[in-house]
Order: sequence, then C-alpha cells, then structure tokens
Amino acid sequence: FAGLSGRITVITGASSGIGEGIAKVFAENKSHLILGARRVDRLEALKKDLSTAHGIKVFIHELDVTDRSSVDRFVAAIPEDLKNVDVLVNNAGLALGVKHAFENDLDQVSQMIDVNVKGVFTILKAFLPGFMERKKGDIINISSVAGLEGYPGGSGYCATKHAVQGLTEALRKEVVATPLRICSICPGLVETEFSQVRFGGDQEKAKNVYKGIEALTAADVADTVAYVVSRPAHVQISDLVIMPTNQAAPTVVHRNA
Ligand code: 8X3
Repeated sequence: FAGLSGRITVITGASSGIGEGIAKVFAENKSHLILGARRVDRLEALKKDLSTAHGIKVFIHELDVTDRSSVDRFVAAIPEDLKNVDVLVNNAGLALGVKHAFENDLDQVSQMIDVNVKGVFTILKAFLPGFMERKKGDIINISSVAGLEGYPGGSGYCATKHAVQGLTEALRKEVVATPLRICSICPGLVETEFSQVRFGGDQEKAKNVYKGIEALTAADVADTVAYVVSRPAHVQISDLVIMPTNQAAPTVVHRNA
C-alpha cells in the first residue's frame, strides 16, 4: 500500500480485534502509530512487536473514549514529533447482548451509545480541528453492516451504528471544500473478541456466530482501511461494505452443516 509510509495514524480500540489488525497492516506499510485503548498491557506488547519489526515510531497511551478527560490526557501526551496526525481511525466500539427491544438491558444500550457514538464525537472533536488547520487528513470510521440495516435483537447496537453512518455522512458534507477524506467502513461477520464481548464471555454462543462460515479476519478489514487511505489524494472512498462470501446481509448467512 504505497502512500502509508511516514504518515501518522491514530487508532482507537487498538489493543485487539480490528484495531490491532489495522495497527499491524499500517506498521507493515511504515506508518507511524498512535495507539489508544483501555488495556495498556496489550498495547505495550503490540508496540514492542511493531516498532522493532518495522522501524516505525509507536506511541501508546491509555484511552477510554467514553471519558472526556481520558481523551484529553491521550491527546496531550502525544509527543511533539507525532502531533501532526494524518489518519484517524475511529475503531473503538462494541456490541452488548442480543435482546428484543422489550427486554433490552438499558445499561447495555447506554454503554453502546457511550462508546460507539459519543466516543466517536469526542475523538473527532479532539483531532478534527488539527486536520482542518493543516488542510489534510483522512478519517475512517469503523461502522458495521448493522449501520445499514437493523436486525432482530440488535436494536441498540444497530441504532449506534446507524448513528455512526449519520455523523460520517454529515461530516463528509461539511468538509467537501477541503482535502479531507471521510470514509465509513461497514464490516459484516468478523471473527474477533466481538462476539465474546457481546455474549458476556459465553464462548459457546460466541462460537456459534461464526459456525459453518469462513468469517472475515481482522486482517481482511485492516486491508480495506489501508486501501482507502492509500488511494491518490483525489479519490475518496466514502463507504465500503465488506462481508464474508457467504454473507449477504446481517441475517442472510449461508452456513455449511
Ligand atoms: C458486526 C456485524 O452483523 O454482528 O458489526 O452486527 S453484526
């Protein structure tokens, strides 16, 4: 992916899953990294791997996107030589539970809104002014096929990802007169810790989500992020949907017996 080398990329939720996958692909392509997540020990390990293997600068810092003061500390701690960020990947996000709306756990709904929606607003507010000032920057929001279509049991999660779609679209229109590029990536089934988190650690339920199907990997999604960012400056990939070959919509999945 020509064009990533020497760029400075911020990734939220970088300690696992798609975020970690993006960090790896960007490191392989010589982008410097600013990685945030709550689990700093995992970021430490990732930093060690990536900086030695690829000779890039990797800055890591604790980040809870639901806590504005945590976001302030994260931004303030970025070293001088990495302050002119080129790429922002809003990746931190989660699903909690599969429940019909009449039985939704409102704490779970609230937490999804805090991370998936308010978290993106908070991070955008932190980095967008710099992008506008420098007239430069790519913003990639990791949305979901759940942002394009609601499905039974997903009212909370789907609502948050529809919100991500709405804010991404509004932002793209706001910066149309600038060189900024705004992209939403909507993955379908990706095998990560996503389903373990969604089902509160129930391994059986989590495994069933990917049963009989070759799900996407974090690396598959990470490749698309690298593709989007490495297009020539006049090319803006606005929306990108990626699903396994045997998935056609959130609930249209062909599973081998
Ligand atoms: C994850 C995809 O279909 O589980 O965002 O909502 S889905």
